[in-house]
Amino acid sequence: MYTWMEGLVKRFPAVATLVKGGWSTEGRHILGVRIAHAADLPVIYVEAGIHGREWASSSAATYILDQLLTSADPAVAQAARSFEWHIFPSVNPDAHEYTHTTDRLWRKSRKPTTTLCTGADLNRNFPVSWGTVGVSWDFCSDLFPGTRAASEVETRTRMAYMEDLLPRMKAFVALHSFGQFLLLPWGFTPAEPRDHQGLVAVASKTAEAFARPHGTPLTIGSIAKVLYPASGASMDWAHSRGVPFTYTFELRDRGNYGFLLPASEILPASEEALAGVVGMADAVLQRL
Ligand code: 0X9
Ligand code: ZN
Repeated sequence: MYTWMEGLVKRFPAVATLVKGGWSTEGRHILGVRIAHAADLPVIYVEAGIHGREWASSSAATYILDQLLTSADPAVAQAARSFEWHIFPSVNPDAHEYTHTTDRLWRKSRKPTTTLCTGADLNRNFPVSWGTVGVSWDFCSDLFPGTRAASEVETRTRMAYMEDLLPRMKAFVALHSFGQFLLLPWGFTPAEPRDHQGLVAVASKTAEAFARPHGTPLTIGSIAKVLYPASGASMDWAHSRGVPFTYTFELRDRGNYGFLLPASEILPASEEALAGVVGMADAVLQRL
């Protein structure tokens, strides 16, 4: 994936740059591509693969990257030109590797703990109501949030990267699988954020666009309400730091194949993810 990204930026040197959005416990870069057609554009940050086993999210992120640089579709080209994109297909690269070599269903980071169990759930590790709900203090649980807020180097280095972009960051997108949800803040409380109406309005446009290529429906709602309470998520952190439009996509499917999405569904799942993100970007643009 990283080799492909290196090739991609070489093909589009005027607008695409390889960026280092952080690093991992095992010393891998969290590599991304920045797309900028002009200076000082509003920023959209896209992350995928925070949970190692959610391969469909990483595929979708690479597809989005590719299409933002190559598509002749005017809606895609317009989205590409209107924002500065920072796209990270694998924000938990140690787990990405581990799911390819050792355990296909690994979710957490790969940092050793004081027990025999490894890793923390990076989507429970951000300093936003950290450790309050939807976590487990069992080191072996998939929902172990780490020993403290931002205990994982992936979290700390990504926060530092995002910090500089926050003043210009208008949207934050977390790609996950699976379930076909479009989740809004918050995860740690059922209370609605201040701009709930605006978030829902953009979410409706996003879901509408997402359904256009293949008719795949998304259920819209706050994580706490439609899924389950969850604290310390990256999206909630971004929203708590003032990013107005923050969304978590749970891509295909609804549980038939789950994380083990068949290869034949990679492209359609990516096409609808692109359509959704482009629809979201357009709706955000109209509200800036
Ligand atoms: O539990 C999660 O982290 C996400 N679901 S998943 O099945 N992909 O693990 C839900 C995202 C929760 N997001 C927020 N709490 N903001
Ligand atoms: Zn996930």
